Amino acid sequence: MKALRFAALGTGFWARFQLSAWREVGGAECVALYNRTRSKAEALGRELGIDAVYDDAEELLEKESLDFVDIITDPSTHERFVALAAGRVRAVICQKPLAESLESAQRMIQACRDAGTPLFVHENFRWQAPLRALKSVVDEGRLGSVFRARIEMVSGFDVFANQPFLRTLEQFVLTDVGTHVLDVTRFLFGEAESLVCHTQKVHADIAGEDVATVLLRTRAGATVLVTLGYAGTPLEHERFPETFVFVEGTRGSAELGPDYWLRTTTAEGTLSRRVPPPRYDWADPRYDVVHASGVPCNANLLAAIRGEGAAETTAEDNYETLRLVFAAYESAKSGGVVRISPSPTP
Ligand code: 89V
Repeated sequence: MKALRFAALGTGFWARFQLSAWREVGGAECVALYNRTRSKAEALGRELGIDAVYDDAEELLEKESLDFVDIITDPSTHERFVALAAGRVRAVICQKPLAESLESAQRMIQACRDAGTPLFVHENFRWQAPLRALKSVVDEGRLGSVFRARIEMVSGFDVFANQPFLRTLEQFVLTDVGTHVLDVTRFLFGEAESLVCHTQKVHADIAGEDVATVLLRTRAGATVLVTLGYAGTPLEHERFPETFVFVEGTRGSAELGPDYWLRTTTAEGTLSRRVPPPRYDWADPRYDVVHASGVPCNANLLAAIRGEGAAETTAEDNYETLRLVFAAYESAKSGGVVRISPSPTP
């Protein structure tokens, strides 16, 4: 089958891994790169053997014949690039977080809908091998009905070293890793009906919050506690960027713990197995589980673009995750519980 042609907009830290993940999937070829700093696009182009590089995204879209674009720039530019690409390609993929506000996300969704261009979000955390395995345990019903869970993504790892712009975000941990983890919450336990959130800033030299604690009630009646932290605090068991989950059901419990150990406990006893992510030689070992999850994420989006399957992370679906992120900020500000009404899909 002929490979689809795409361009990557943005050649920063994540682009190299995302493009390597595309190569791993096959069936899609990156034929052009854009970056506002041309030399950065040229450097990645040399490394990956991509000759067509641009510092003007409009020019790229005019000159190149593309099936889709993959937007891997920082969130403040997403709306502009989505609007630019809508109607000019068969599909648009945008990095998470899709937008800096719900209104901006709505405009992006509407622009793509008006243009007849599907908009997908590159939301990869839910594609992590250990989280998929945990999802199977929850869905198989061995735990009975889930009444409580906690999900933890707390690390002292210096995320600012590779992504310095994170220091400047007025809304940091909830929009960055919080988007991922709240998406995982929906993926595992369904939609929320209310939440309450506390945020804190521990680093003195960053703009936004680096600690957030979100307590959700799902529509199915479960209580889910989400703890997020990039405070830089040294931890005995530092496992960046692993997500830990503990689930309690009426017939059993499950725990996804350090080093990808998944333990399922029922009346029969505890079954322990390790579900490590695949190791790719192009992945940065410090980010293994995250980088590896880009492969099934891209494969799922590619199948949707080809009309061979449904994408999990459409923009409409991801809008529900963004509603949780912004409801969490609203709660942190007001100190109150925020109700999440059933989806008023934009
Ligand atoms: O995937 C991400 O959102 C990254 C990190 C894992 C460091 O939070 O920014």
